[in-house]
Amino acid sequence: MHDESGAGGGRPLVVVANRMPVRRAGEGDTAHWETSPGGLVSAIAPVLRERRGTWVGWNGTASDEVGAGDAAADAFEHDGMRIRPMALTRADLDSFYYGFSNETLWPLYHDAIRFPRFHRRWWWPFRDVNERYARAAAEAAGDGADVWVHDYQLQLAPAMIREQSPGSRIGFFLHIPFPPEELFAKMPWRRQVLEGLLGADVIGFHTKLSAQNFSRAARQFTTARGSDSHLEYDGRRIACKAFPISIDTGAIDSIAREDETGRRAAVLRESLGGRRIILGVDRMDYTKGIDVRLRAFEDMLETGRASADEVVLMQVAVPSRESVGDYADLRRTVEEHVGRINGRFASGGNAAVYYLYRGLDFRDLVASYMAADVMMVTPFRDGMNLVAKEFCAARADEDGVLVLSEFAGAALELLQAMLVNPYDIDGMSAALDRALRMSEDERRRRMRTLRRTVSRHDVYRWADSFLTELATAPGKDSTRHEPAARA
Ligand code: GDG
Repeated sequence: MHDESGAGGGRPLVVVANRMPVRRAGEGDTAHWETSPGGLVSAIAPVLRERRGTWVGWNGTASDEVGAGDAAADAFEHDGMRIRPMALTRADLDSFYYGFSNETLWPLYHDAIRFPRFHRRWWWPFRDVNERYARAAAEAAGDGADVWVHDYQLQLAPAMIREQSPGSRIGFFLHIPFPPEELFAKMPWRRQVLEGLLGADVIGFHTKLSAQNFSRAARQFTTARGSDSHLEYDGRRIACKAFPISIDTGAIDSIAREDETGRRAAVLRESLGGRRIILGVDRMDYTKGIDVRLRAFEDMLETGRASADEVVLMQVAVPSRESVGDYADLRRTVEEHVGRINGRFASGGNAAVYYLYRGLDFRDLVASYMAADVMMVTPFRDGMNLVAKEFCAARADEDGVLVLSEFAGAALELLQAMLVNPYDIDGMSAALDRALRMSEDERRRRMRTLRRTVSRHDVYRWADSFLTELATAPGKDSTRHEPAARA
């Protein structure tokens, strides 16, 4: 578990992320804050408590007041954490969040599988909102703190925080891939984004490839010099490194071992007619490859290698960014496809695809991981993909086959999964076929190793290694005492 002694040496910690780690629950008199679920919050919350830290993040509701962003609500304490809410107006959200973050950066950073839109009218509000987060972070940092900024929405914040709080050490972690230089180069504001990130002392990515992509773009478009893992910029030495994120493996393993979860898994299997279950769980996002997964399954049905009497594909699609056109289009395409498959292949009251367009409660999610024979995780591009890791953590029975896209960051660690190329439908349906036929012996052998991997590298270890790196970052003037670029 987390060792708080090494990372930070007692300096305050400030975490800056798009959202705060709590959400509103209940109504009227019973309204209250509750800690948001998820591994990231579970891993960071204990460190924040220990280090008198503050978490700066959006409060989750669109405020209609123009300019409300700065008159942010007061900071408050929740569950031992200090929270500094950021208020964003509807206009801020439309341009900063839906626009620049999710219609420019998200597609560009995911192989441009949808056309990234470059609009000046989104860029300026993006800058402005980053500036407001940075101001709030600098205030929270006081004379100097370790400040940890998260994700693509806040890439300009590190340099802005450095300017306002020069005594702070600044870390940045990108949760999505950093694209190759030839894609990144298309962005009109490429230099500004790189200079924003270069405000950090430690820049973390899921993979070495992303770190290398970033470092090369920085050397190409800014005055930074150095190697794939270290840069010199503005008299500072900056580390660019892979810190592959993980999950709260122990917590998921415990939930999986509880009777209630086992009972729900049995009920699910029963309600799907005792058929073999292929499972997909994703945000409804065009990067996740839900459409190609349906095609691979359809191919198996068409060629008679599977029948709806014996196999069902259960697809959980969690609603996401519904106001963005590409997401609404994807939902329509997926739902039409599910309809076509069920129209053609349903048999004796059994639908071939059991489709849910909603999130499940976490215990039900773990129960569905446990009920599945095969888990299909087939993104075209994914920073890491936690679903693949959670599936392994939930399989205390050491059974179940993971079919995993080679383009998910997780594929670099989950080597005993069946790796597939999501652009190759034949290859995917062949892998699915093989997964359904795999012997119990082979399934167990693979799953045991997968489980070892996710229990050794959990999210606590991830947070600890990032914060330890940040705590030992050389910072300002470090390049004067070092030989120039080290390869
Ligand atoms: C981004 C990057 C990177 C899913 N369905 C339900 C549910 N979930 C939870 C899972 C998991 C999380 O959502 C999804 O995480 P992923 O990693 O799979 O994907 P993104 O949302 O795209 O995350 C990704 C990640 O950041 C972390 O750095 O791995 O590459 O794109 O934790 O449990 N939770 C509940 N019900 C559901 O139906 N309760």
